[in-house]
Amino acid sequence: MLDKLKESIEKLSRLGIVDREHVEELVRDVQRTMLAADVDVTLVMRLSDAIREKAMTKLPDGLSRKEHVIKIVYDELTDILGGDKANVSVKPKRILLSGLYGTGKTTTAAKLARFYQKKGLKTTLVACDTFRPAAYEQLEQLAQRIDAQFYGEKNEKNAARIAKNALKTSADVLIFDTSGRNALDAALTEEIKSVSAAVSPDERILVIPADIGQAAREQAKAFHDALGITDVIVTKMDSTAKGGGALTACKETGAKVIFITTGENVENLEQYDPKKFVARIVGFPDMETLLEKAKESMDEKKAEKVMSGSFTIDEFYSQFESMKKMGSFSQILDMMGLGRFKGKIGDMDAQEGRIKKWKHMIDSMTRKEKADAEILNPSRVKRIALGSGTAESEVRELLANYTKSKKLMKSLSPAKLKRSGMLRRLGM
Ligand SMILES: Nc1nc2c(ncn2[C@@H]2O[C@H](COP(=O)(O)OP(=O)(O)OP(=O)(O)O)[C@@H](O)[C@H]2O)c(=O)[nH]1
Ligand SMILES: [Mg+2]
Repeated sequence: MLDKLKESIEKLSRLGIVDREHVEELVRDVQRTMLAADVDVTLVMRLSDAIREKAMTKLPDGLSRKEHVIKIVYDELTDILGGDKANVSVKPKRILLSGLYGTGKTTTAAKLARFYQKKGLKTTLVACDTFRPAAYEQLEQLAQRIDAQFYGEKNEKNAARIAKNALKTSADVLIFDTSGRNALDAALTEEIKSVSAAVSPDERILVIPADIGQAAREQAKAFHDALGITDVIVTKMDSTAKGGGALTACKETGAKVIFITTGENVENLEQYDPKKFVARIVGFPDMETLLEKAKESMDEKKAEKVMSGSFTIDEFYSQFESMKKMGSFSQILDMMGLGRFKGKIGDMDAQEGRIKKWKHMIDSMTRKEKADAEILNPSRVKRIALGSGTAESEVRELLANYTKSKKLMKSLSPAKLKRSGMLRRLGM
């Protein structure tokens, strides 16, 4: 979806200088791609005007016209696709799922349960769909598959009663699956309202399939007016080209998309972050931008040191600091065409939270230890853990990452980089 945009941006990145005509061509590409993704035409026009208007304005310090234009496209797209990432609170709560027939409520319930389970919360799936045959069994099976608790009453027809009884089960997160209908009619509205009144959910989530494109606007609005929706989950992003239409339409109604689903498997749930989403489709920042920014953030000597793999643990950390400004670590590797090395350094994105703790650990090291991490024996590790309020295992993890990164950098010798064409692309 929207991957044509990446080609257009790449085309622009290859140009020496960028003039008004190039911008016009890019705008046409953007328009074509967005319309194909079923984005509303007035929105597409607004987007193109914004790009045109801003592209030729005075350049911000340190950016080339090309980077400036790419950044504008990136910012404008991020804005229409939702702006800031929605907050997902990881704490005990009640979640009510609603939506029309077959939108993906039941499977999404299981995916959400999996999400909160992985965060260490005990989760119960509650079968409040008393309408569709075998809805009970479907949810029960999903619960078994992920080893979550399940609550249902096979012969009870009153969804609100089941929901209320489920409150007696002990769980941190309760997820209520409800029945769908062909349209948001009086029966469905009344049923969901009654379930909602019975359990006072913290989140009333609307489940919308991406394949309805911009029709998501009407659906989101109708559900919001009738039920007071707090968040939206857009499902089936993997199986349609219309996801862009669905996401922009949600944003237009003010509905916040918190998750998207990208497949039938229980693991196929992603927190929705418009910035990351756009970075992926636009492929921004491109490698040159990255290296320019990298140059800004470290002097050449330091860069040389990093590239040769001989850096201290302090320098290792400051790399993360400056990289954070450019995007996530895996994005950076992707940009450098080194995505295949991701496995070697572990799941860096997932570790971003942990990286914050690294600073405390490094602050607890002596100057000697920082200069030569090899001397960090178990008793020193213990002292650092105590001093930084972290676990010894976390200190060891930092050291392991440091060592792995050094090895990785060493394995990327200039000769290898040359062969991979990277240096050539940088004009070296
Ligand atoms: N490809 C793909 N299929 C999905 C996704 N999410 C759900 N599905 C499929 O969509 C179909 C409907 O999903 P359900 O979870 O049963 O939908 P529902 O909203 O509970 O449906 P009703 O209970 O009948 O209203 C199933 O075949 C799912 O496997 C997704 O992200 N990608
Ligand atoms: Mg269902």
